[in-house]
Amino acid sequence: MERQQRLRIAIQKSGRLTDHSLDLLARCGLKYSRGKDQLMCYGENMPLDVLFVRDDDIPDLVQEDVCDLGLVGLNVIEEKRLAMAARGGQARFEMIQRLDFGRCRLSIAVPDEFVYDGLRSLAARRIATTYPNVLARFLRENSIEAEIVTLSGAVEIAPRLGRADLICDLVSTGSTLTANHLREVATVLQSEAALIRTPVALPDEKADWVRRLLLRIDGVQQVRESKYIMLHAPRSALGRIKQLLPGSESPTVIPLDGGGDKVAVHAVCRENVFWETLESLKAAGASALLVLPVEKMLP
Ligand code: PRT
Ligand code: ZN
Repeated sequence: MERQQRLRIAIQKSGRLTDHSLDLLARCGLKYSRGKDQLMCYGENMPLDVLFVRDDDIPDLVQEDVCDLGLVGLNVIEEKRLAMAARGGQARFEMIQRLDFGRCRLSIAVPDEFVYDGLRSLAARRIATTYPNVLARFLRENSIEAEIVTLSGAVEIAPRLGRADLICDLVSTGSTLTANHLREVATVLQSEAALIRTPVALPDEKADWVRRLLLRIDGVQQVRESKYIMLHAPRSALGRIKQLLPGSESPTVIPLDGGGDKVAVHAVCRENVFWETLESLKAAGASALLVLPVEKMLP
């Protein structure tokens, strides 16, 4: 099939999003072969090819219609969108689905000795960041006048080098901040990975694959947290047991062969099932408890 008929998705070549992105595509059923340092790999069982690039290039590849889809952090998407708007343009990509990985936040952090007394303490300070447009919007919305120092990396050492008074950078565990004697004082943006698409209308067959992919992604995200739970219980305990099953819709209740008053209860729980829940279920009269992972789900 020529390129026109095959979908092309851009993902990060090597970084924090790479493994999760490949895992998501594999769980959506994509089989592919990837050679070492290969820029592109071809789907063997779906008309979907994967292009490996730097994450910062993904929005452009999608808006230039080189790729139909892209998988990238909301932080990159927002920065790109605002940068285009600042130049009087408009981003030509659409965010179509948030994904459940790559979670982090863009935060303001100050040196340990900095006396922070709310956002007004940022006034007239120099703030180092690789996200000047997202930061500028935050400062504007909070009516703060400060100087933005745009860096391309190593933001966390800018205060020590005297290049800035404080920083605005991505944080996940916070250990990088601690190691650099910085503390987080305000969140500018909550981020996670997301799927973007070209605004260009796709031919029917491609559009159909995008729809199928979205449904599968939805299914993958739902099963990640879901568990299938099976247990035995006396009918009289059913009310209490249904209340205890975390995030489940109406469970299936099956009479047990020769079990008298006892029934088997099967339910899909859309949350993780913890030991505490099992213990409560047991205390409510349940026995023979079994919790299984869910492999696939299609609502
Ligand atoms: O080479 P390329 O340009 O593709 O990669 P990159 O270096 O720009 O990106 P990469 O791989 O570091 O991150 C890719 C995406 O992962 C980001 O755009 C975010 O959407 C997401 N993400 C999630 C993170 C983090 N968590 C994260 N913690 N990106 C970066 N960090 C960095 C942060 O900048 C800081 O240096 O990790 C450090 C802080 O981590 P903690 O755990 O110490 O708080
Ligand atoms: Zn990058």
